[in-house]
Amino acid sequence: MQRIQNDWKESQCMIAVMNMNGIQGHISFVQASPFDLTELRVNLTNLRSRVAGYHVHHFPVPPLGASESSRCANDNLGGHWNPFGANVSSPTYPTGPGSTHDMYEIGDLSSKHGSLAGQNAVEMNFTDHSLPLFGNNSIVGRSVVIHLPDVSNDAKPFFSISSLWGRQPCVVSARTQ
Ligand SMILES: [Cu+2]
Repeated sequence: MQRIQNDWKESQCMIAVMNMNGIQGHISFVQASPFDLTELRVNLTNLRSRVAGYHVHHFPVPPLGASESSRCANDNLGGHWNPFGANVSSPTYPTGPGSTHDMYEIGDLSSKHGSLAGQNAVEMNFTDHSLPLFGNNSIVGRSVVIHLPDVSNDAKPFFSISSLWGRQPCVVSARTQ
């Protein structure tokens, strides 16, 4: 781990620490200023080929004390963070990476950057043009969800969740130059 350089002092950083159902690791987000791109780092182990999509959802994880099932319910976390109203039902909505990021829901990380399906451990870095950590459309205060694969068209069970809360130190493993 290396502390971020001085010119990143005003960076906004959020780390989702994933520690549920055996999954260990973190998904971190760093944006140097409202005018910069966001760096997304996905570092996860023990996925056991059991998961697929991952997203930023609208609301944070309910506090401890709520039952596990209610903490993970879609009613509590809401849908994908999508302040611009991208229409996932549209035939033009991209099904995988390769389109410009404004075509996707802000929170649809796996469509933008690729699914976790079939993986056990991942260490991936992405640059995202539409994943703000500043302003009204920010992902700060929301949640990250890793899903089991689609078992039906309308059911995507949650497998691991974490809030994107609080003041966090701008510490990342390495900066991509
Ligand atoms: Cu989701």
